Amino acid sequence: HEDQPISFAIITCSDTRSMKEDTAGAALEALIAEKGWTCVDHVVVKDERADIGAAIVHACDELDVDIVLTCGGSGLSLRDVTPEATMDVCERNVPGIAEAMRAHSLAITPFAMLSRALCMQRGRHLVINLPGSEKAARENWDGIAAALPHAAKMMA
Ligand code: MTE
Ligand code: CU1
Repeated sequence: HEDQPISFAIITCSDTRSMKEDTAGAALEALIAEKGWTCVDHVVVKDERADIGAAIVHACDELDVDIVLTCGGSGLSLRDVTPEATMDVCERNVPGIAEAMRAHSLAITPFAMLSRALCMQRGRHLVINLPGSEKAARENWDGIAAALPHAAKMMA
């Protein structure tokens, strides 16, 4: 049975957003709580590859969360480096999760194809790149949330 609690950390990647302005991160916190899961940390970091990588490493290795959600920085702007930061610190690609996000999202907007989001494992932790707008973050979450308990169970 799959009702074990899952722990999350949210890392919003944005040059311009403060914690208070991070409605996408706040929405993700609420969606996690709605499922009965826990969010143990929520931070905002600049769109800097090294900073994002360090925040992912901290969430995995120090906080020991099951799943790290990044939010933003996965588009085509040259400042968007979240997928690269994810690649820097993770070993294994889990392409199906990113495929599911884009398949679900393409039914809503053609802009979904502009997402470079990755989903990768760092050891027994899963890192998922979500888009940065609140609407887009919610829609992408809707496309993958159902599979997360089984993912966490397999990594345990
Ligand atoms: N997915 C959904 N479901 N809804 C959206 O509105 N926006 C897209 C895409 N995915 C969107 C979406 C857009 S416009 C971009 S640029 C990419 O996500 C990357 O977003 P990011 O740069 O905020 O990470
Ligand atoms: Cu966009």
